[in-house]
Amino acid sequence: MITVAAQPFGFAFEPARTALVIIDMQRDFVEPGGFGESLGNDVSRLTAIVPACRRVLDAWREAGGMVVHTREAHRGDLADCPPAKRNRGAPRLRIGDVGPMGRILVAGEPGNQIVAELAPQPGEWEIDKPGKGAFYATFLHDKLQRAGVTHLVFMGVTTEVCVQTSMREANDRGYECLLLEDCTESYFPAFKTAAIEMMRAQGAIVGWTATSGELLAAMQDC
Ligand code: C5J
Repeated sequence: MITVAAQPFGFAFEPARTALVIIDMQRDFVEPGGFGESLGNDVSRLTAIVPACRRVLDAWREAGGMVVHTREAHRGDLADCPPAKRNRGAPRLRIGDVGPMGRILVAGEPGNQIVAELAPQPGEWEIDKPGKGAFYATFLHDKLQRAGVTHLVFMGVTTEVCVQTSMREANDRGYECLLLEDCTESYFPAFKTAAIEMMRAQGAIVGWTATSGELLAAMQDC
């Protein structure tokens, strides 16, 4: 058992029953020259977390832990993209349109790939999810149940959208969840702060938070 000095109190997990879940670290959201930047977002905020995510991923792999990568991705025919999602707001580019790195949020396109530093390795799970949450319209819950997973450690982007939604979905399904504060980011700093505070409020109502350093220290000590 490993116990992390987390907030609001220690997060204890059994490594064999815990998966590292990396949410949507895809080029279009994270890299300069992608879809996120074309919408006027400062993607350097997101790019900056890649080294910390890599340190955790390396340590997790070294320890033989289970790794899950998600991508926000739709089918080429957009049959899994409800009009409400595609038409919301007035973006210059919509899901399925051709953006700077291929079709926006379409599986297989260059911008839909995980950034090279965090690229999935053989044996790691890759989940294409049509929603914000990693459990909506995917087999993730079934796969985790079959693998006996009870605890999840989250990293990825964006904190208040796909990370928070996935963590809330996981919490409702009975998983104990830890979010790594310096391994998640938002285009909007205030949203990141608020999301972290609301998740760990009221005695970890959605889950725990800790820094990557706190997780890595706990893993070294065990
Ligand atoms: C994610 C989004 N991954 N913000 N998507 O957070 O639309």
